[in-house]
Amino acid sequence: MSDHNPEKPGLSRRNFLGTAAASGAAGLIAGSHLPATAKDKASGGLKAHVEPGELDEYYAFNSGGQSGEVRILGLPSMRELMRIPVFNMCSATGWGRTNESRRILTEGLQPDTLEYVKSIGGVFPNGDAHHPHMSFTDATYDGRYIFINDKANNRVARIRCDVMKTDKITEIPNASGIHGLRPQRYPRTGYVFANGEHIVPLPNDGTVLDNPKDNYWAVYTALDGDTMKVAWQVLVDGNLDNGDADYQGKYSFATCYNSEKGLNVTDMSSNEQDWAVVFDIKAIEQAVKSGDYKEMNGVPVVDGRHGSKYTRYIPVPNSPHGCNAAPDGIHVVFNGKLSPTVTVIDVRKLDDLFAGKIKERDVVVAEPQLGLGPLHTAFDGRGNAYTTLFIDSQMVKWNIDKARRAYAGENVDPIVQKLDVHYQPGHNHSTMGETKEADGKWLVSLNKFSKDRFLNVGPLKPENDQLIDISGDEMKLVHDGPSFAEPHDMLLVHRSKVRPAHIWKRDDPMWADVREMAAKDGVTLESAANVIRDGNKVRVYMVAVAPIFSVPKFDVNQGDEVTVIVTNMEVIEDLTHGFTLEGYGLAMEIGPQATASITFTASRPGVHWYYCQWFCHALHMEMAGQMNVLPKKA
Ligand code: K7E
Ligand code: CUA
Repeated sequence: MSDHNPEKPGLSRRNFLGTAAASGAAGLIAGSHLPATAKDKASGGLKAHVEPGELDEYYAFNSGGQSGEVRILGLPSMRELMRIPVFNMCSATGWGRTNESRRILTEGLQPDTLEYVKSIGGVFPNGDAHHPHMSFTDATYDGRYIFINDKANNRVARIRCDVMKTDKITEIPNASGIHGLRPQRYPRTGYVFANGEHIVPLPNDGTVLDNPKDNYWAVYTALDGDTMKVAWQVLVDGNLDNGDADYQGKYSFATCYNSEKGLNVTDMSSNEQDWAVVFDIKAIEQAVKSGDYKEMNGVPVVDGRHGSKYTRYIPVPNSPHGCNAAPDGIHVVFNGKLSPTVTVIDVRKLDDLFAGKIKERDVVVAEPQLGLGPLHTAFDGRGNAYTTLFIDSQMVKWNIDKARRAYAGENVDPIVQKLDVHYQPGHNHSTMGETKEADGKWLVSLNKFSKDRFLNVGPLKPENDQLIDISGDEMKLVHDGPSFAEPHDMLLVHRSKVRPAHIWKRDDPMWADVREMAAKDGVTLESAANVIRDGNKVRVYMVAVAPIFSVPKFDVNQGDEVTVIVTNMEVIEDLTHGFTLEGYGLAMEIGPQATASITFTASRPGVHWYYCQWFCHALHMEMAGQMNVLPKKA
């Protein structure tokens, strides 16, 4: 890949003219009369290196795939800044173990699922997070929330961007394998659209296990992003893979690769053509209002199968995957996967399609052949699209207008450039590229394989997220970024859109339950040093201020149910404390001005030290205390 090494022009210049003449002679060698800055601009040449102490221009929010979390990176440095536990359990922060996180992980579950998770420790320990997307206002990011799907356990989570913590998780009923996820762009989010990928019997209670064609269904979900409650669902033919929404707030889209309703790979990929479903949002809302639905598990389910007035099925070759609306507000791209093509529709034709004035394929305005395995497409806001080619291991840059003209019969080649990536890219994402403020500066190729690109770390290899400068006429590969399983997708948000808090606010709803409990116990969280006994329940309230816990020691009886509530009263940024209870498998993070709590049974007698596991002070090691568990009398 030396062709795309940003160092190479400089090196060859030196080889040619010697080091001394290098910078002054650059214009001569290129045969260019443009001033150096303009030339740099025309050929790309953004600076990817971020000096120590400098801040990145963009936040990147990466999905964590089967690790179940979300990661925050800085771009262009590609430095990992933080991890946000979502569907996973986290040793450092206690996510999945604290009372606050367990409330969030369970309160949105369906009753039968809640019953099930009780048998496996109270929460799902895993998730498969693919598609992080930020809430929109007026078709651009508004910095409120990030939403992400869990394909493994059919959930959608919401992350608060003020504190960068998950605050709501909703299990989607009547659906299996929540995969494609997109928030409504306009006028605001609004809805979060979520696709059920796998077809399942409806109802999926064991009563109809045979005949998938008649009994198995996929369901499309609109979640209310403000309440995180399901607003409505639509029953569709085939299945649902990826999705997107338009820029007008009228239509949303989903690709289907299993129009066959097959249950195995041969059957699922047998049709030459599958389709993309278009949903008429206003018509569906009207159907819900007027009662044209069936209620299933407490949710209105509208019938959107073939012949329905709420949907249209646009034939697309062959097992399409990604679904991407362009920042021009006009074009939506369905990526062919098994077909070397992408199918482009013009959303301005959809009113006529729904009115019956034109046919499904009449909304298709381009179908360029790009290469093998097109999976996802990103945009630069200058009329170009960038599609990942999984099988060819390439990024292809193509021009939407030229693709339209070629489709109309003109003899033009829409392909601008193909760039090798390493290797087998899935998603890609460009800076602000799914908003009306797409700025066409950076593109990241999220490659599924790294093979030989990094030091060998054994049979399990990292993925490779490659940074590409797209600011000029040519794509330039500038950085290889190894990543652990498995960022499917990332969001690239300009830093001006996100304004996280530096410390928590004391009235945060995260610990509202604890505040209520403390009030009943007559305890003030902010100055607490209390051990409250209530039958065999013990509540230990303490404050953490470096290097001291306000309760240095407490006694309980073996078998007591103990709740430890810690409030961090630091007012200084970055002064996080922790509470780790030795020998009990318990740890939690308490950020500055936060309260966190954890409940357990004191089943092991003896002295058990608790200590702060977040380095906070020169006497951090001494920030500790003892829980004495008095043994049961025989
Ligand atoms: Cu292509 Cu789940 Cu977005 Cu992965 S999906 S790549
Ligand atoms: Cu508090 Cu370390």
